[in-house]
Amino acid sequence: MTIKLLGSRFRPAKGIDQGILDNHRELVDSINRRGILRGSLTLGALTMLTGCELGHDGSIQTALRAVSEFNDDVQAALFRPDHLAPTYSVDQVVKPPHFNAFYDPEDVRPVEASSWKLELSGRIADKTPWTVAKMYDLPETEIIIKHICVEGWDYIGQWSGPSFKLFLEKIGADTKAKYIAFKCADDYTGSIDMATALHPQTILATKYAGQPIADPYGFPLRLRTATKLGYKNPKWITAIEVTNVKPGGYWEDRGFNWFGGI
Ligand SMILES: Nc1nc2c(c(=O)[nH]1)N[C@H]1C(S)=C(S)[C@@H](COP(=O)(O)O)O[C@H]1N2
Ligand SMILES: [Mo]
Repeated sequence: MTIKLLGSRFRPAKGIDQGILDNHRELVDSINRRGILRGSLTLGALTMLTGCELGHDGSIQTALRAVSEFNDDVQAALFRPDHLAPTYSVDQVVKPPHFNAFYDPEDVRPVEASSWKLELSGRIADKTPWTVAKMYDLPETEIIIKHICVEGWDYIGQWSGPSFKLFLEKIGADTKAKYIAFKCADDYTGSIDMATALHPQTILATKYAGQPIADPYGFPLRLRTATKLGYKNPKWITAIEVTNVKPGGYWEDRGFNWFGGI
């Protein structure tokens, strides 16, 4: 069940009839030609990006058209800072979390708590690096949210840790700056816009289902935001920069949409 989009896979999410996509082949092809959708994008992701409930004839067309018109500035302008993404109940939480990275789980290089430091740079008043203990001292916010990866899977996870807004305030970050860039222990990089960083459902997660995040899932610190797709959530974060110069990221540099969210 795949449709070629710019040479990448376009896999319908579970429960979506391939026929619906086939019926809109012309539209999919026209979006393809215009080079707007790069990388693989699922209908689950489209649902998230556009807020349309897909699966009915017609809604797919609306959703694809909406995405085709998107660019980062438009998406940023449409972003509603107080609009909350759906949350779920504790009994829906998947344990352990689903693992994904640009390499296999066997190749994860665990981070040592004792040597880990969070480096801070850019438009930040107090750039003193943070330790794990200091991170765990901050009050926690919990979110039970759906993680959607563009490869075509999703899972509901229960994440807790300091709200990113609280953390940015603590370090004296310039919250009028435009972007936040992340570096990770595995050389993954990522970036988000400031509005997303300040969103109430964006946290620096230290725990999953009430326990410290285990190695394959990003110990000791990962970003979890309810308004972005999986690749916009860096794991094993080691450095945070606040900047007005638009940063890239591992997947963004390979053609994935920079905004990557709702
Ligand atoms: N450091 C790091 N962060 C990363 C990745 C990665 O390869 N390295 N992969 C991203 C992608 S594409 C996804 S879907 C999620 C996977 O998170 P999970 O292991 O909780 O499923 O992590 C994101 N963050
Ligand atoms: Mo992903």
